[in-house]
Amino acid sequence: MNSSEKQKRKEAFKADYINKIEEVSGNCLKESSVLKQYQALAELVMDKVTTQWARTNTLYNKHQTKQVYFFSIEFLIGRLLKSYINNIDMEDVVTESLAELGLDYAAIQEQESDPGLGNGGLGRLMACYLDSSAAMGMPAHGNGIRYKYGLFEQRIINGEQVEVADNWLKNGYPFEIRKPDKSVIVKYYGSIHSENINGNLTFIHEDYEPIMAVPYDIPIKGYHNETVNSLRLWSAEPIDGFDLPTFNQGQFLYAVRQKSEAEAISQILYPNDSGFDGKLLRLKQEYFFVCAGLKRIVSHYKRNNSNSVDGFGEKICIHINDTHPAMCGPELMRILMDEEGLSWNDAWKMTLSALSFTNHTVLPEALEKWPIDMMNKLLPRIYMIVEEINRRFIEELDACYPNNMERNHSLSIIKDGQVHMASLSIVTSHSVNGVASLHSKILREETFNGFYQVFPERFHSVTNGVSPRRFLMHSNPKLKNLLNESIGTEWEKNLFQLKKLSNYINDPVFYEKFNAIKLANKVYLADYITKHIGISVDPTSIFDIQVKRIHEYKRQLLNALHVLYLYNRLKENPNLEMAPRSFIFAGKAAPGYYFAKDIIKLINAIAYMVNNDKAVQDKLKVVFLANFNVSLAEIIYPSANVSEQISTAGKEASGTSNMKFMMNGAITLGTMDGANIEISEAVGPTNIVTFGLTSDEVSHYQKYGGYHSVDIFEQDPRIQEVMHQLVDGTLGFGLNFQSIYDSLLLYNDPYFVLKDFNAYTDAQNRIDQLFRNNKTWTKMSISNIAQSGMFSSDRSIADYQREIWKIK
Ligand code: TH1
Repeated sequence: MNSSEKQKRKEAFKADYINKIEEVSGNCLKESSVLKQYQALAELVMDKVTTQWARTNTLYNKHQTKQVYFFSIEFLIGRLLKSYINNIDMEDVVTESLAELGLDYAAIQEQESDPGLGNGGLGRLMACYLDSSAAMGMPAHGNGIRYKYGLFEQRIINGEQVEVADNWLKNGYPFEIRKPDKSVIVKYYGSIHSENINGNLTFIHEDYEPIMAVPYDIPIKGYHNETVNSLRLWSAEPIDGFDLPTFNQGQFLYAVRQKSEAEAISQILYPNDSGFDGKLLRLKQEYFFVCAGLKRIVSHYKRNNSNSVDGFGEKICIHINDTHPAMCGPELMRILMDEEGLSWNDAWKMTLSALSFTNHTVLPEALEKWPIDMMNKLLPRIYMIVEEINRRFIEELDACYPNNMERNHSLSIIKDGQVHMASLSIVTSHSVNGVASLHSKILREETFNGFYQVFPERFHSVTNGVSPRRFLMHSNPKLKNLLNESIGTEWEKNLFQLKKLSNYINDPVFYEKFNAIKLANKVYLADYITKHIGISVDPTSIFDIQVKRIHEYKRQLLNALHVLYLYNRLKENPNLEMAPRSFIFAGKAAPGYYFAKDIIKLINAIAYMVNNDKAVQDKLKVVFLANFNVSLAEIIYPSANVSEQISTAGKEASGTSNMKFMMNGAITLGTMDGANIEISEAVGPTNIVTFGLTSDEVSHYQKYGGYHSVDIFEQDPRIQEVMHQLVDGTLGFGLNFQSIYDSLLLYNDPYFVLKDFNAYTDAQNRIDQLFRNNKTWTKMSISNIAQSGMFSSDRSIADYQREIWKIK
């Protein structure tokens, strides 16, 4: 765009914007509130996006392109305004026009609520995959739940987590379109009876409780292209006819109860990350978006295909994101048989060909198992079909492997009074994949080994990726500009092009520019920290950051114990030679996960002690930032020097913050776990610091024993010292972390924190030494960015497209 063209576009934008403000606020620009300025901008942007949306849909229908649908119980999309503006290539026009109008673009963006419709990596991955699909012009859409309340807002009060409801819809949401004409009825409870109609056995669902599923669509705009895909989120409502005021007294109360029971289904996101708690309402949620989504997909397909489901399995991919949507298998069977009149065999072929499944965790506590009674009562027809799927599966197994009764039983979808959702997902899908190469290997060799022996051809691996638009280009614009002026703009469309940075790997001029940007980003975060928690951190100190959900296996505890140890060393020797360090933490704990909440409390207690000790304040700061979410993440990654990825090996399926940090030039300090292994392979051993047990060692100890945390405790005075400090009042009057102490000693340290402590302190020492050589560190940092191409979600989507969905 040349400058006169840009000038024209700016003038046009300003005129439209001023009109829009008047329209939405009834005020002129000068008198308008920032909220109205935001709403007007959002509407203006939405107008542009929706025009292209309609065109994309027309094209898809016309060409009958193969469509992918991600079924996921979480979509953690983050704020959208800036992302739309950048993707429609209006970044400069909007930024400059708003400045010329005397408006504060940053403040306007702050008005947007951050939809917290996910807990962490799982939901954010879906958002990155939608972003990448659209960027690549690939027809892929999301299907999920429009929770009225997203993940709780976290506040830290007196050093502890306090949860506040997340009313993200309170000012309305400008990027969704409600489509009541596309509503669907979802049926719960009741009974099934069969009838012989014209010689066909037909199943009829009676006395069910109907719930209305109403879709809200959010456009997913591709980067600098014409594609606009859809994220469809379903909201639960009482069915039409429950018109409250028309009921008389008795019916009124009944109707009110009906209404709130219906609405309960999409009221709130379960705040457990990687955990299963078996609540009936969760099972209702799972069926809710599966049933509504599939019904719409089938009817849309028929509309484009002369009212027939022929070819459905070849033209439609239903991708099951972990086991929460596992009922896609039986529900699609139900629709194809009971509603479309297909035979079992035809419906089965279609279902298997349409479905694919990604597993995201091997933690046993996350594997979903629903009690038979619960499923049978709530979803009688679905349960019938699950039984029949299982009966046929076991029959086939017995035929193929007749002398293997025990193994065949272990693969049963239904056993010990429960329905095993992972088994159901594997049996009903043509593809099963893990999310990093180690994780996929564990699935094949351990978790799903029995299934791997029966269906080896179904198993795949696709390493996760993250959106370089959101986590580099939008969140680190200074780095983006430096990259553009150094290696050109091709990397924006193909992240592998970042390899060209190797030309600058020894260039002192580039180093200087690069370091200036890192410093500016650190100053920005430092200001945020001062503003929000009143602590000043030195922007030249090492920003050593661990941000993710709080979970024992992620081992924030290991990090915290090391901070305490380092503090002890500094107290002993105030002249200890070390680069000043700022340890920064953020992350939410599930409200019912008391141990995780104790870890938050511990970090805050250590922070309070350290930050108030004048003797160490030039060298050490500890910060816990409240309410980690996508928006805060976007400020944090660009400022990091060290990326803490220290999970117990074998437990973190992939991790994705490791990739976001890497793209912004942070050095990974990590265990050989999840995608850390692939990061290590990509950058080579000199550009990463790894430590600790391997996953084989961990699994050996878990299987055969041989680890006694007490032995480590007795041999290591540094550990004795920090352990005593947990319980002796050092961390504050009346503060006692007995639960943590007991887990580490009495319960034999199930996540190998003490076992890895020594290796971790050594690794931390290495970080210190490397950082103190600025040239070495800068080189490492640039090498990490240069090798981050394979961690773009564009690469992941290309892998899925080629290996799993088979789209040309
Ligand atoms: C996470 C995994 O823990 C993480 O390693 C991975 O990078 C991410 O998924 C994306 O693949 C998971 N989150 C959840 C959340 C729930 C249940 C299971 C998992 S696994 C609710």
